[in-house]
Amino acid sequence: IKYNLKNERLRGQSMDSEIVKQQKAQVGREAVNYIHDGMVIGIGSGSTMWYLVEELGKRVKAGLNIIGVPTSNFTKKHAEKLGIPIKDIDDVDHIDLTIDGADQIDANYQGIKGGGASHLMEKIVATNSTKNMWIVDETKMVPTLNYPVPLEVIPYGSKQLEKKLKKMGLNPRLRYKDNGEFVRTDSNNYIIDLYLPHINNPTKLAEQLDTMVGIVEHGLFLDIVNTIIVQHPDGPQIIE
Ligand code: ABF
Repeated sequence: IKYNLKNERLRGQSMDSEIVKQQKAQVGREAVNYIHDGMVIGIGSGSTMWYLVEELGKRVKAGLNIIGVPTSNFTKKHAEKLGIPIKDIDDVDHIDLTIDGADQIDANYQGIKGGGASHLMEKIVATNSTKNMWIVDETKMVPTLNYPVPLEVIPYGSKQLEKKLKKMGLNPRLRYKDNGEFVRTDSNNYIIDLYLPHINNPTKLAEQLDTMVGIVEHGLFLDIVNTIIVQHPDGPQIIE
């Protein structure tokens, strides 16, 4: 049966996780074809990117000559384990292309990232890249953003910050691990997520957040991406 995911999602039914997993694997493997000899590649984080790194490891073993700049400790370890040459962002001249996942992308190709608590390093790598590409399963494409917006915040004063955000009506919540401890990012900071029903003006929200003391970086990725590959059942859709 040709699984018509679009209608499925429009009817608000949840996507079959097996199908989403297949789409992540397909788009992850497909995106490796954009990586050519001699490139410096920003390597994103998350479950879709996991498939890309696995495939990239095979290509490097087969002789592909690239340098990877990681967006998280996890990605760094995964890439090094597979023999992908890794350099710190400050040890390369520039980054030609960064490929990364995303949590949600709206009709204006504005994105939310950081569901995996790595958006600070992802945004540092992305904003130092000549080109940015996001690779997603089709559940990520929405008309209006409504995914919880991650904020990387300094632990000192984070409860006061949470109270301020609450007063602004931004419905904040400090992110905890299952064992009740606060989630710590690779930079050892906390995450606060903003639960908003819909974000019609992400630019305005970003401007509000950019001025707040204690917020290191938010997960709104605005006017950053150049190419998006969306995996559908009948193949990848390339949005340039
Ligand atoms: C990463 O991709 C994170 O910013 C984000 O949490 C994650 C989501 O994508 P996936 O569904 O592939 O894990 O870049």
